[in-house]
Amino acid sequence: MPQCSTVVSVHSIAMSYHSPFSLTTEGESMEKRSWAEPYKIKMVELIKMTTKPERQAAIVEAGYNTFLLKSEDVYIDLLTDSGVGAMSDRQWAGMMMGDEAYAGSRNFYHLQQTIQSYYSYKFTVPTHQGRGAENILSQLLISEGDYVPGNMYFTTTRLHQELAGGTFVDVIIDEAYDPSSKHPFKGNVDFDKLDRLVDEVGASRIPYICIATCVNMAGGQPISLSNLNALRVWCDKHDIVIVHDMTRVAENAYFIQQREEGCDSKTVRQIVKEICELTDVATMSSKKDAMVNIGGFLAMNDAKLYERACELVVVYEGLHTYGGMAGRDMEALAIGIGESVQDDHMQSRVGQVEYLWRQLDSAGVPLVRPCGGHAVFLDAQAILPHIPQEQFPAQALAASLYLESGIRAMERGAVSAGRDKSGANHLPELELVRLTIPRRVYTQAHMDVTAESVIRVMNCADQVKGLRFTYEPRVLRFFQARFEECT
Ligand code: PM9
Repeated sequence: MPQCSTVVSVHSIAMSYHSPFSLTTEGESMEKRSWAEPYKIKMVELIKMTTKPERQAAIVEAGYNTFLLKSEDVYIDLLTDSGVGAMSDRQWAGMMMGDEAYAGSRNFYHLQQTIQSYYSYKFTVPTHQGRGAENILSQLLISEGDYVPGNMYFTTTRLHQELAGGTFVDVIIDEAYDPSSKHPFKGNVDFDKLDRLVDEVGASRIPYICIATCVNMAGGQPISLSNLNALRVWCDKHDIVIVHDMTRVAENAYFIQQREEGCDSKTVRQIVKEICELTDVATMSSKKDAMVNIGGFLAMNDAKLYERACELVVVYEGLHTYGGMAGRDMEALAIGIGESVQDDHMQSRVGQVEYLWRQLDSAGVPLVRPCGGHAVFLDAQAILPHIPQEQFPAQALAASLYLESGIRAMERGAVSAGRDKSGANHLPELELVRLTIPRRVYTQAHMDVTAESVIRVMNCADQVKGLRFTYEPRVLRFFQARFEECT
């Protein structure tokens, strides 16, 4: 029987907002959900449940890789929060206002002015998505032999740095590698690691440091404002640029509001701007925070860098006033940016993730803690201790969850980490499965079903088998790799 998922068109409900609970790092204060989503549903998309034999056939055909499943074979899709959010009625109305002129679209100027106003960056170069911005930036700033520190790697970001001749160096605090650590800001930078890097290679070999807000691979964990302020001072001292991967900046700002001393009276919008003002350049995948199906941008304050970015964007994306985007998509993005920094939106967004996290935590499922902003991360190594990391426990767990329930999740462990320059497998300390929550799409009932399904899989974890490659792509292998079960 078909079931409904809320791929919603929303009316924002105007209300004076007072948070009914305070989100702690463990969420203990949220005894029940005493809040409701700040929108109502105007349109739905039907989804269907499959049988277990159908799912068995589908996952084998997909080579045990959830990226290779057909979407119509998926019941609840928690693969990613990228490009899968529900746009509002205002965003859809904006789509009708697309100015599809080749050059100088009015939607570009609206977008640029919105980015200046909400994020503070003076110049905007639209790109088709985040990696388009990473490509241009890496080519502009990195030379062969450079080192690029960052608060944990991200797959596409690191690849572009390496393709440009750089070497990524992880400078995140050690707590980020410990799923059980309750540190409220696991995205923070460790200054001892940065100092050591400067001692070893010299500041002149470090063109920039790349700082992600709400660090994806660490479990959606935020960086604090005080850490970022200290980083600004450190970078000024060494004359090093700060590049901000601002893909999930609003979620990070919400955590700062909830967790950082002295920040509870600031709005998410104010904190977002404060974060951006501490940085020099930004790459953005707008498909996350800003709730559009496609789009991204590179933004900066330096007029010279902007000029050079404009020269490159025409090679890889399109003219500098549309990059890789249609006019209508730039309009929906400009509107989405405004919606993404509303306090009531962020409380409902992170509150839904936390609702799922709490259900799993109280059932004893090993999770990354504290709860992250965009997803709940299962500790696959702890759930499947009988599978060595070389047999990809997180990949196997994601495949089993699909088989059991039709729920699609994403591996974030050794498969995603890929190989180093010598060809050896990276074996990351975090071997995780990500249950990623799309924005404004699913209901509380979908979260309940998800929790029940994960608990069922955990209860028969000893039956899950490890996997080995039958096909391994050379780069970003997690997208298209194929596997079979180890016997
Ligand atoms: N993130 C995600 O599902 C989509 C592709 S990778 C599986 O988490 C950060 C922090 C991201 C990100 C994409 C990109 C690239 C850059 N930085 O996918 O190219 O989370 O728009 O952005 C994905 P694009």
